[in-house]
Amino acid sequence: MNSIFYAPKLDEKMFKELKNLLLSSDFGITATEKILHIFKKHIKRKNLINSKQAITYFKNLLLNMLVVSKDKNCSISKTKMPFIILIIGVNGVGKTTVVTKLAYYYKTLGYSTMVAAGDTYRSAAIDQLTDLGVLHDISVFSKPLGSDPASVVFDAIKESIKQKKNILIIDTAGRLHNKYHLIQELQKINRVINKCHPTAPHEIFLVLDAGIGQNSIEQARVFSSNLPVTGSIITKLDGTAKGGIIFSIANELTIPICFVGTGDKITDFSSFDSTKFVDSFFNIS
Ligand SMILES: Nc1nc2c(ncn2[C@@H]2O[C@H](COP(=O)(O)OP(=O)(O)O)[C@@H](O)[C@H]2O)c(=O)[nH]1
Ligand SMILES: [Mg+2]
Repeated sequence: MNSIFYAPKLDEKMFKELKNLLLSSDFGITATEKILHIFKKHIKRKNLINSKQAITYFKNLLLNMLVVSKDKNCSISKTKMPFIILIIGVNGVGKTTVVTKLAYYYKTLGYSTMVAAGDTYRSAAIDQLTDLGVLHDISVFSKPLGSDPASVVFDAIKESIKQKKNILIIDTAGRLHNKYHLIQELQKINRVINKCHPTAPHEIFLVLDAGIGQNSIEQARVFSSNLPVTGSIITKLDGTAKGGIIFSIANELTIPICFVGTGDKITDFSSFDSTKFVDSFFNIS
């Protein structure tokens, strides 16, 4: 993106290039037009003629779009243990992978962690978590394939309390007969958690796949209008040089971005840092 700002003039040609770049980077039409509108207004007001003068403003404009994520505290509250995190999202976005990565992430921070295999529809999801437990010494709570997910969650909470775990991370299924059933089941799980522990779930993280671009926005709308989603985790950012979806999500929804997944390895995961993200965006684009 830097190269655009090397253009000698802030003229229509430069704006057109910028617009194309934002659109091809998955910012989506709404966020792109909003950004260009604010940017042009600023240039006019300040009478800027040199594009280099505008780059700092442009960076801040992008950063301001991520202010909800910047302000969100994604850390664990020590007064709310076991700190219960519910992971939701559609099939294939990377939920089970996120559960393993989050558990490992918190373990390296010194927390005792348990994960619950709430996706009882797919044996692969249960196996994936069981392998994690063996490899990284993390407790995994599971019941046989086909068990009622709400009962898995109920028993997992009891067990995490009994074992005095700091954190319980709950995996869920993403594919049911239809969206209505999926949402209903997640709402039931949410109620069960809340009955067991009045302040929980302490986080409901919605997992979104960066690779599917604007479809993520629609998914986020459906989930967040039916469940009290507290944050999002954007996966597969390694598979796309397009990170603009992050701005699109930030522009359309008030869900903070808490973590990002950047690959298949358990360590390909980090908390979301909006300043670093905007900087990297300027370096790669
Ligand atoms: N490249 C890449 N692949 C990922 C990432 N997160 C998950 N995956 C892959 O996406 C696929 C689906 O992941 P899974 O966790 O099973 O999704 P779920 O159906 O939502 O539980 C698997 O092949 C994962 O290895 C990521 O950050 N980067
Ligand atoms: Mg899964």
